[in-house]
Amino acid sequence: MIELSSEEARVLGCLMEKAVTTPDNYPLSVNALINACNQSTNRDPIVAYDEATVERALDGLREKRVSRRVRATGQRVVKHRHVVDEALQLSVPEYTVLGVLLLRGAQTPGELKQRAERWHTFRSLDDLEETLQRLADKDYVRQLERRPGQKESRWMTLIVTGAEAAFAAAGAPSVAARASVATEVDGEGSNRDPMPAPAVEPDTRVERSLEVRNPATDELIRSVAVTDEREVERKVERARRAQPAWAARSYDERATLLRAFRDLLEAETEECAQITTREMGKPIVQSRNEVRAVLDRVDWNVEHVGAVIAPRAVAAAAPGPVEERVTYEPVGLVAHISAWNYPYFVGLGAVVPALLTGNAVLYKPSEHATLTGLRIVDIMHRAGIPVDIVQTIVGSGAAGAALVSAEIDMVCFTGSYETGRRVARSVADRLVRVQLELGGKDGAYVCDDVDVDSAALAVAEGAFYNGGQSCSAIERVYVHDAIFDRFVDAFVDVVGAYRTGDPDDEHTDVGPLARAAQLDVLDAQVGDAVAKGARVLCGGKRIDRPGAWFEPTVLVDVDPSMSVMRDETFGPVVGLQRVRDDTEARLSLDDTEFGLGGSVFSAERTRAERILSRLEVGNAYWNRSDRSSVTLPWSGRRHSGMGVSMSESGIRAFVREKAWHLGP
Ligand code: TXE
Repeated sequence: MIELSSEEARVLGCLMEKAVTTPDNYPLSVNALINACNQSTNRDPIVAYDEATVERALDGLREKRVSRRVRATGQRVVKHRHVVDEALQLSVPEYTVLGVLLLRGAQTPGELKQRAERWHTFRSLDDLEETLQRLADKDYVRQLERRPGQKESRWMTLIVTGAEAAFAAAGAPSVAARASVATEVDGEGSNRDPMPAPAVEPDTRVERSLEVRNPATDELIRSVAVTDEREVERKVERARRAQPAWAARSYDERATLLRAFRDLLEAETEECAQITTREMGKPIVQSRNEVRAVLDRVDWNVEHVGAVIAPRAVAAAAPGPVEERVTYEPVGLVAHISAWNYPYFVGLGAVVPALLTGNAVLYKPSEHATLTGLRIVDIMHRAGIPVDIVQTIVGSGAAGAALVSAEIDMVCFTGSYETGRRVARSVADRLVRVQLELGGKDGAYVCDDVDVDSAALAVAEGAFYNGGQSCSAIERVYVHDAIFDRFVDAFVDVVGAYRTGDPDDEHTDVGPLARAAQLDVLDAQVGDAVAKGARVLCGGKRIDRPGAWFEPTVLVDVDPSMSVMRDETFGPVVGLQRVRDDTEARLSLDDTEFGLGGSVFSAERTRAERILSRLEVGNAYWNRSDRSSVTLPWSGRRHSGMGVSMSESGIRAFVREKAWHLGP
């Protein structure tokens, strides 16, 4: 049970605030805490604590297991961090409301929403009031009687001793100021105390905060505190404790919560699309399309996972006394390291089936889609999925590396070939299950029997949708000699008409690149191609404006020696190569280290199937490209990865079979 003195409340509130608003200067020394406590802004009441008061409060917070001491290697100064989100199992919105209440006393929802801005963006007053209600259900806050002449009634926290007196003074029945420290594991009822913390923990923070910038303008949207190695370990411990109870729930219970998540996501489609467009530059219409399409994928999972993992009897090969059965058990803790280009498809493509099959998930969104990932998990918590069952790990490579080296049972990675190999190597010794969805260099062959204009439109769509930032984008185009010139003219007309610009504009076709570093890759690929004899028919260079912009670019006279025809481009640049016949086309399509997808555009299905059936790819496309479907297995070969996601095969990736041999 936590009951804090007013000094402990102030110190804890400061630790919670600084962890979120100034992560670069966190954890805090005693001196920094004294200044934070005595601030004249964002504090009510204003106090003048001395060192002894703050030290005494810190002792109390440690006894109550809501703060810890840390020391960076080689440093003398001991600093202080809180662990209140773990101790009270708080979601981000709950953490925010409690922190602001600790710092400024009783407030109305309107005041809380405005003052919480730097901590967390509440979608609406209703959203904030739902959070208050969840906190009230846990006895962490209480609503006060409305004061005469006041429109809104105020809320106050109950984890501060003396709250009753203040509460009674406000004319409401007194209540026990109680807040249960969550040593109760969700649903299990066991009261195992977490391991006692060492007196002073190592402070392993490498990257302290992540700057989220808008790639269209390079403006800072906000900085987010990074999850450091110690926090990763603690989140993994929390997940480990909570996962058995989650797996023990019936499938219907888990499915009901995921359905609730899906309905909330649908209700918040526009806000979610806006978040993604702002932080990774996807044109707003494409962001909306992705959110809407992912709802169907969640529905399909909710409807099908139960049947796929239901226990089943097996007809023995030979008649005999032994009854044979198969059951399916979750792997346990799934670490999902995600990519940014389709944050809902990629993120939910792993997290949803992992949760439905009874796993706990530690989800690290890409550093280029952090706010999207945080919103997804926030919605999951608001839908009732326990906070310890799906947790976000914020950060880039270091956070990802900390996660894969933690005690997890499976890594579900989506990203580049290089990083995927590193991840696989880092877990290989522990035989941790790995699923890798890696890069691509998909080729398309345009046969001489197509309608040139519609083929040009379809191929351009496959190459430039999402700015070409798709693992299964068309990145190499082979065109039959007989129509090459006509196709090139039609293709350049389509690409030349693309509107490149503000991703918030509904007429924009091509937005900025999500990663500024990719500009160097595109410059190098175009430069290398031109140096080797390629011609630029349109685009070919950066656009001089704030943010990360590159002109939609079409190259001809390309050949396999050029980087643009071999290495992943992942941007709005594509080369068109002339081929004599289907055989040369097929050999060219297969002349790659990748193996994600391949397209053939032809009026004749059998002609396309003949070529596609001989390609080393996981996805075969006739007259289309760059498409995934939740009912079809998504897989890559060679440098495009290993393992399968989506379809029933993808569901089974998250469970382990148990064979039953039941003899009389
Ligand atoms: O990849 P990165 P990006 C591929 C796409 C392209 C890449 C683009 O083809 O190659 O993804 O995404 C984390 N240990 N796909 O640039 O840099 C990092 O923080 C652990 C294929 O983001 O490899 C991020 O979260 N993690 C896919 C993630 O790895 C580490 C669909 C990927 O980062 C780490 C979409 C480390 N050492 C994109 N270093 C498909 N095939 O479906 C970084 N990370």
